[in-house]
Amino acid sequence: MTQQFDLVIRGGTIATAADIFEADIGISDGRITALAADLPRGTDEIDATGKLVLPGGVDAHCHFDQPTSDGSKMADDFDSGPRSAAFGGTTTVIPFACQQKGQSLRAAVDDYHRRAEGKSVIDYAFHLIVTDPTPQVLGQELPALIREGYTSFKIYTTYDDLKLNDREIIEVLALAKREGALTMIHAENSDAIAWLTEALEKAGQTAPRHHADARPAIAEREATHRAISLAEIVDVPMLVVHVSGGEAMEQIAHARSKGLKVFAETCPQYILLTADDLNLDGFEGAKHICSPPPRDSASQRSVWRGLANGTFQVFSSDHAPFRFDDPQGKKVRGDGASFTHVPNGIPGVETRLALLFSEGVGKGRISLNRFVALTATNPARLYGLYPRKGTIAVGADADLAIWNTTREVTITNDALHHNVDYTPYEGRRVTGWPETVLSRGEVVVQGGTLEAKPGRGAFLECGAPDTQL
Ligand code: DUC
Ligand code: ZN
Ligand code: ZN
Repeated sequence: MTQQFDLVIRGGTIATAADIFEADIGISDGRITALAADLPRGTDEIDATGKLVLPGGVDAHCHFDQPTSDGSKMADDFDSGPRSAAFGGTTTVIPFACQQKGQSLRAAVDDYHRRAEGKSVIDYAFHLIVTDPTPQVLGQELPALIREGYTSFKIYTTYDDLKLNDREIIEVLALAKREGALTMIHAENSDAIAWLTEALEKAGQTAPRHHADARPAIAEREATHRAISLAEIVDVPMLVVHVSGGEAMEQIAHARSKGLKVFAETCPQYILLTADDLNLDGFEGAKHICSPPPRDSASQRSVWRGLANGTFQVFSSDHAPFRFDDPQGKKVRGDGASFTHVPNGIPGVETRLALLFSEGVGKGRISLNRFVALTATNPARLYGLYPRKGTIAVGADADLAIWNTTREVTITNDALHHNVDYTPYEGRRVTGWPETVLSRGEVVVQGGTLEAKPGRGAFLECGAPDTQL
């Protein structure tokens, strides 16, 4: 009997984290059901001759509609954020349900579901952010949530309203070990940052560029070292998020060389921006205030080495969207406010893939297979979504991005689909763009047009993290 497909993607070159091969892709009921040459005609057909077909991206670190505590408001919600992601070739996003101190974690998750309900055009899962590890949270709420499919959570070593002390970090890591969850850690030394910040403020050095002085690489290195040590004591895997350069990377590489299951993520801002980007005229530098801050060109080179040699397993956007010229955005405390009052974060969910493809694969710094691993397969594995997401294989969801690898694009904010009023990458030229994007076999984006309805995206329960990378 001939198999009937809903859709056949014909004639493309397919790349996964392991292979590059030519095949047609047969899709039925939203899943890939065949990979072979010369498949019979499907009900629908897409001609991918001369194109590259990649797994849709998995952006495992982005922030949408996350409540803030300083009067600011994130510019992207579950409508605009995932839509922007889809236009950039990403088909799964994992933002954060953040517990406020004093709040039940369950209430934070319920609230985040309400925010997401009926809006996302692509599939999404949640990480948790644990800020208040009370006996109730550690004893009941978190174990129950992990079993329900929230198998990863972030903790902080900095920010007064988010940070945990070392004892709390140990307790949380021990719980992750007992329950089989993956802990993500934001590693910067809070007291060192507070002391440096106070000195800068006393000296009147409050312009955006001093954000980078207040959060030096040493503060990141120290907290990375400490976090790794605590994970080693507990004997549990851990992932260090948004690593900015060589100082922290050395700690991670050393741990990995000893066989510790320490994983690491980096982001576009650490290969493409430097602290000089915080030193623009007037308040413009505030556009690039994020934490950890971008460093220098030597750090960029280190990060590229880490992307190529496996120190990093994950490349995420850390899309944290605040409008620049907006009293709910970067100017929440006014134009020219001290860097201490500028919301931290930069946008990048739509540009993540094209930037790494162009600068990395296009310029020979990383292989195409590693690109797929960093941007789709590894995050899907680490966060328990593989093999449903993150690869092209029979049985996987047909989440695909069809790339025109020779198309030249000049990035401009006008052409992006987020709700932020700037991009840090304005005017940057890239070669290669994902032109057709499918989620579970449905065309979501084609030729610059949204073809699917917001709200079609499904919430994904995550399985056990796969830490055998
Ligand atoms: N940490 C993040 O993960 N995102 C934005 C800012 C921050 O400090
Ligand atoms: Zn962080
Ligand atoms: Zn973040």
